[in-house]
Amino acid sequence: GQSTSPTRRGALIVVEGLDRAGKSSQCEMLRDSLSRQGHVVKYIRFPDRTTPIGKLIDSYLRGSSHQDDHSIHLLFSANRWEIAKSIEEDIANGTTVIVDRYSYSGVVYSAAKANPTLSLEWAWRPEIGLPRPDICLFLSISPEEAAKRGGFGAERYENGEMQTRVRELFQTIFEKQQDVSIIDAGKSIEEVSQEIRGVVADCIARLDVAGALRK
Ligand code: T5A
Ligand code: NA
Repeated sequence: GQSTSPTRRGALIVVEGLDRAGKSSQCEMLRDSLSRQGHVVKYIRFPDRTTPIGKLIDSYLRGSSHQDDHSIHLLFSANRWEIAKSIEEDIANGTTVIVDRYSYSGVVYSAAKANPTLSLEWAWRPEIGLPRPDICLFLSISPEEAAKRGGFGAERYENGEMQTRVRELFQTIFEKQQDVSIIDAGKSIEEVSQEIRGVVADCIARLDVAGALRK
């Protein structure tokens, strides 16, 4: 279709949300749906645990290593920067990139630690200049609905206290942020997927109207 014409750039679609909101499930369904429509699509997720920086993050999340709050924050950010250029190239070449967690998770989880020298403002700084999403889908789920999807795992941050602060901070930043669609992720997988497909179709249509050309 028209959207895959080489003169059109791809869209950068970010999916954010609380733990067990269904981000990865929805990203996969969106990728398949866009592919069926003829788009060239890539699905990536952060943290990317496969790179050397990603391995440090993985070990930290599993509790196998300790990191200063600021250090791990900068590693999460560096993990995005090391892939930033390839995201930009993909988009410029007409590939639509779906990203599972991005800068928003980055700032929210770090700021939720309530470290006095790690404010939201501090946390945003290293994110400035990363490829800017065309749309962010925030999958919102109540603690009650999330609890129905099984207990917390063993990873760092998977505890009630941290999750409560994360939920509050996501709310705080998304109230002020434009280009964010808040999706009720407590519905069935198919209902959520349908809503996401609609929002993404609108976003891609807007890009086409704007004549978003290859950079
Ligand atoms: N982090 C991350 C930072 O601190 N800084 C950063 O910069 C970044 C990028 C790892 C941790 O790192 C932190 C945040 C995290 O604490 P992760 O690897 O993305 O991040 O976390 P995951 O554990 O993979 O992801 P989640 O637990 O948040 O799960 P998802 O992807 O939201 O949910 P999903 O799709 O895996 O589904 C969970 C379960 O629910 C079911 C699924 O089948 C599955 O069993 N489900 C539904 N059930 C009913 N109705 C629906 N609508 C459902 N949708 C899914
Ligand atoms: Na996930």
